[in-house]
Amino acid sequence: MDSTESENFSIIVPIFHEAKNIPELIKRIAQINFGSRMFEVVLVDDDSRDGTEEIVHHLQLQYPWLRLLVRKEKKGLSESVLEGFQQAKYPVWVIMDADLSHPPEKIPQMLAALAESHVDFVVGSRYVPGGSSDEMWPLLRRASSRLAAFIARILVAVPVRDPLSGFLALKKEIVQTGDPIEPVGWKIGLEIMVKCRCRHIREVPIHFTQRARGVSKLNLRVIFNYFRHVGRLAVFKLFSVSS
Ligand SMILES: Nc1nc2c(ncn2[C@@H]2O[C@H](COP(=O)(O)OP(=O)(O)O)[C@@H](O)[C@H]2O)c(=O)[nH]1
Ligand SMILES: [Mg+2]
Repeated sequence: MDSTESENFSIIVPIFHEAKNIPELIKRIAQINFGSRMFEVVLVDDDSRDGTEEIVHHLQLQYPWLRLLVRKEKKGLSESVLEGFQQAKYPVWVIMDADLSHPPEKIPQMLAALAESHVDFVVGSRYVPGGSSDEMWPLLRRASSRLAAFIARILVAVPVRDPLSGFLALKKEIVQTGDPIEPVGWKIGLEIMVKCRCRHIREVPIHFTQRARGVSKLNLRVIFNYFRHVGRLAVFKLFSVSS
């Protein structure tokens, strides 16, 4: 692989009932200048049946780099990202949500950070200087997000301010050389940082926008699984310190 091929990237977007957000997301991505890098967008849908397929087929006439994977048996957000990993055709992966909470215009900066020597993982971060969240985000959600991030930093000891971000950039090789990825919840980024023993993690400030259309799929089960996940990762870390 030559140096330009190694910079090509796949943007993996897990989606569930996001038909209303997809056109704007894709149009915003299409307007970004990625230089000579080739890219694709891989939408991984858990069979939403909300018109997503028709909308994507229409957009594909204009954007040949847009792909849609529809999984007939819904298995969840992280599993959809793992499916995206399997199907991605480029060696650099960006993961982001579809609801426009994550600004795609930050992708070039995230890729530039990932290209710096030694950097093995990049997080689009709300909690570093320059980062922010919409004021509209309900206070309770903001406070619980901060608390969940704090718990992860203490228990799992990942050296990042926003360990729960779902806006990520990484190289395929880091996943291939790490321990198996087996997230029990939504936090695939946390799982990768721990299991792949990422040491040089960079955070790029982002403004996190409250979703304008559709509804969040966060529920009590997701929160419960989050605590199970953090517990498992804390145990993994404990036993892998000496390895
Ligand atoms: N494929 C798939 N995507 C999901 C699932 N649950 C959530 N998503 C997507 O994951 C992203 C984050 O979910 P969201 O509901 O916005 O969660 P929040 O940002 O924590 O409120 C969005 O792009 C969702 O469409 C799921 O079960 N399967
Ligand atoms: Mg969201």
